[in-house]
Amino acid sequence: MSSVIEDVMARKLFNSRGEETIEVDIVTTDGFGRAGAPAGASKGKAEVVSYPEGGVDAAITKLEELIAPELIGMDAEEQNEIDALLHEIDETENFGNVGGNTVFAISLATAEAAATSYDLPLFQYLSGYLANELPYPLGNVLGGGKHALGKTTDIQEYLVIPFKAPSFAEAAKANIMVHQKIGAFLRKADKKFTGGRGDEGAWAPNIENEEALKIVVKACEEVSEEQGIECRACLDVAASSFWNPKESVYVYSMEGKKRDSGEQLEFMLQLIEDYNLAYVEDPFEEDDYESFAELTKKVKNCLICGDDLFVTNRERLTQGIKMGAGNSLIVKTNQVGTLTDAWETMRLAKRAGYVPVMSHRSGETTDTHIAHLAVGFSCPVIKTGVLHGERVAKINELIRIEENLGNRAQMSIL
Ligand code: 2PG
Ligand code: MG
Repeated sequence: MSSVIEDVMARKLFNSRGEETIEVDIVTTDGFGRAGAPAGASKGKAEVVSYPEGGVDAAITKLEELIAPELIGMDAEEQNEIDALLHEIDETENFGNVGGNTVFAISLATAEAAATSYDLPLFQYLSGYLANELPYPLGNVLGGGKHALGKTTDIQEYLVIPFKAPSFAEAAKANIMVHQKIGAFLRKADKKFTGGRGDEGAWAPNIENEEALKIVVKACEEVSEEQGIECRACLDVAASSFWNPKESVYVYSMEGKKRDSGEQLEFMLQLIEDYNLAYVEDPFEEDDYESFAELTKKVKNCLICGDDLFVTNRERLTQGIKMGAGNSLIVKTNQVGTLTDAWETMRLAKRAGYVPVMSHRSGETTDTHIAHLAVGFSCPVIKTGVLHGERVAKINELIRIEENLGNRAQMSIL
């Protein structure tokens, strides 16, 4: 069996929002890997650049002219060397030359090509035979912000996590039940509700922020009761997207209210306590490490997660660890470019006791790699939406992985 790279190809496709994206194929002597890149709408400032000037077409030309000739003849197993070479060819700090999504697709397709060269599923290639833990699915059930059109919640995502679910399949089912109940509650609460949904399949109602949370919590309680598990509500505030830096306030347009940093801290604490939240992502704007640290100190039994804050970046996470900002981080490989970069950030997070959450993006393809990365890298949580084909693709792949593991499969410990 040989994992020597014989061919590298790229094409332009579309993501779930209809935006152009890049997909890469890597052919080895005995294997094949394919990966398409996702895209963010509420991106962090410190993320790598997605595409060079000229977009996906320019990225494909760069791949064909600069990258493919160097990769052909290398061994796909040499993930470190290949990812280091991508940095070398690009020559910038933020992949501004060849594009972060270009290197993302190459890096993931390389890992998959190496795995299939040895007839292994990707998660097993990454982790060896001992990996057996399934992540809890953190599912987006209601929201707005930059993921929906028109007047909807300022808070980007209201999510559910089904603790104590006996299996991944049961956990996925519980999240779907919560989503369905919320739909029914919304129809009752607003006769004009059209059933509109945002980019990730979450309901996008015209409703105030705390009102929405009450509905989500009610649905969680009912499903917990019916299923004998513990569904808890969670938030991705994505606070940078409604932070006004000139006035130094968070602008809650649904309530016509502004909150300064101190008031935002109080508001977050109140929501966590009143609604027993299990997880809050990006409660403050992306450079406010101090408020993250304050909130983390004050809460018990709640994950405070950095997404735009850390952007899967080692230096930003190091700063956060020093200050005690957060106790969890979102892992989105295309925020940082290569698989090796994402892996190193995750390793640093784990050493510092931060919980890594493997995550999709709001613009997705039907790729299932993040399902494998979550199991292969032992992430206790995966954030990947509840409905819509491109979200369910990841959920279904985890159900297959659970089946593949047989009696060895168990839910992660969190
Ligand atoms: C987020 C993500 C995914 P985006 O903010 O966590 O839900 O959104 O991909 O738009 O950055
Ligand atoms: Mg986020």
